[in-house]
Amino acid sequence: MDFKEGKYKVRDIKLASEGRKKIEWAESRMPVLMALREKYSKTKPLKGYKIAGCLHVTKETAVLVETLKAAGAKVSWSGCNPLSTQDDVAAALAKNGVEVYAWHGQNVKEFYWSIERTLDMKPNLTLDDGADLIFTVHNKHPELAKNIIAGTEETTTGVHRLRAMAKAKKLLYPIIAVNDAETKWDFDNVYGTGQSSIDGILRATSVMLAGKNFVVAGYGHCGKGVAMRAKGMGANVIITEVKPTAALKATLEGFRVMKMDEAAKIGDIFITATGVKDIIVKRHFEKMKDGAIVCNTGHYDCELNLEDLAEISEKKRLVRDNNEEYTLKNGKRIYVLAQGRLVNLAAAEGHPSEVMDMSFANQFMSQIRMAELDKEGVLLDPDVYDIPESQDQEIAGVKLQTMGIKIDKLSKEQEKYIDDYSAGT
Ligand code: 3DD
Repeated sequence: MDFKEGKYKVRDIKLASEGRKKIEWAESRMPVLMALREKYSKTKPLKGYKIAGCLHVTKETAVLVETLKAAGAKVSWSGCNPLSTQDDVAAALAKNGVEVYAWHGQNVKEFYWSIERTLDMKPNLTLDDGADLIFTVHNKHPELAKNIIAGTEETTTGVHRLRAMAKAKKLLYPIIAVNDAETKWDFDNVYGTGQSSIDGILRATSVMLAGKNFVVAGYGHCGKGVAMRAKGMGANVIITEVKPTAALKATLEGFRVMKMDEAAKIGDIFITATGVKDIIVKRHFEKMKDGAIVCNTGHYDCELNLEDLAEISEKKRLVRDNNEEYTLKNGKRIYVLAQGRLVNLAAAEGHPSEVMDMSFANQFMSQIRMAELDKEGVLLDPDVYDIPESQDQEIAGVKLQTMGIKIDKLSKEQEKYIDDYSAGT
C-alpha cells in the first residue's frame, strides 16, 4: 500500500501510468462531460468549494473527479464498494494530486476509514453512490452537516433510503436525486447495467449464455436491461418479481415469469437486481441444479444470502477470479460471483464510458447548481430534490450532437397547439 497522510492511500502508486491510459480512454468516450470541463475550467464556479465523494473509483469516475477539480473544487474521494476500485485508476488520481483513499479488496473497517478521511477536510458538498457517505455524516459526524450546502446521490437504493429519511424528517441537508434524472435512470440503469452485468458474468465464467435458463430477480430499470441483453445473447430469460405491474411488463415483453421457488429448480444462471435483501436463500440454493451460477448486480451485497449457502455447504474454493465454487452437502456445486457484490463493477469495469457520460454530467451539473444557489444565498430545506427537466433535455441534446444525430423542432404554431385546450379533433 502507498499512503501519504492527507494526500492518498492506494494499493500501488506505481500503477499510475496504466491508470492514466484507462482514464484517457474514458475521456475520449465521455464527450458531454469533457465539453462541460472545457466550459467550466474557464469560470471555475466550484472554486472555494470542498467536495467529499464516495463513488466507485473507475476510469469514468476519474473523469468526473478531474472535471470537478478543473471547475475549481477541492476534492477528496473514497470508493463506495470494497470490490469496485480499479487500483491503477486510484493511483493515477493520486499521482495527479487528487486526495483519494481507495483500493480493491478493502475490508469493512478500511472501507469506512476511507470515508472518514474524505470528511477530514470538512466538505461543503457531498457526492454519493449508495449514501454511505451521507449516512456517515448523519450517524457519526452530524456536526459537519451545518457546513454542507447539499449532496447528490447516484443510485436507486440510495435515493430510496434518503427519501425515507426525508419523510421521517431525519435529513440534515438537501439531496439532489441524480439517479432519478431521465438521462441517468433510463440509460445508465438500463443500458449500462444491461451490458456491464453480462460483461461481469462472462469475465468471471466465460460460459455460453445461449440456450441457458437465465433468471433475473427484479424487473426494474436494471433488471429490464439485464434481461434485454441476456435475451440478445440467446438466453432463455426468466423473471421473478413481487410487483404486479413489473411482472406484467416482463410477461408482455415475452419473458417467462415465475416464483423464485420454481425458477431455482431450472435456472442455470441467476442474477439479482432488486435492491432488497434475501432474494436467494437456503431453500432456493437447495433446489438448484449442479453447476448453477449465482450473482448480484444490486448496489448492496444483501440479495444473495451467503450465510445460508455456507451453512449447507461442505467446502468452498476460488476456481477463477471472482468465482467461488461452493460444494453443498447434497453434492451439488454452486458458483458465486464477486462474493455476491455487484458483479458488473467487481468482476468487470462497470458501465461503459458512453453511458456514464450522462450520469456524471448530471452529477457535475448538480454540484455546480448547488454552488450557484449557495452564492445566491439560497438555502434549500433538507429534502430530496429532482433535477430540473431542462437539465435532462440539455444533456440529452448535447449527447445527440456528439453522436451526430439531428432531430426535428416544433414550430411556434405546434407549440401553441399542444396547449390549446379549445382545439378539438
Ligand atoms: N456504476 C456503474 N458503472 C459505473 C462506472 N463505470 N463508474 C462509476 C460508477 C458506475 C454505478 C452506477 O450505475 C450508479 O449509477 C448506480 O449504482 O446506480
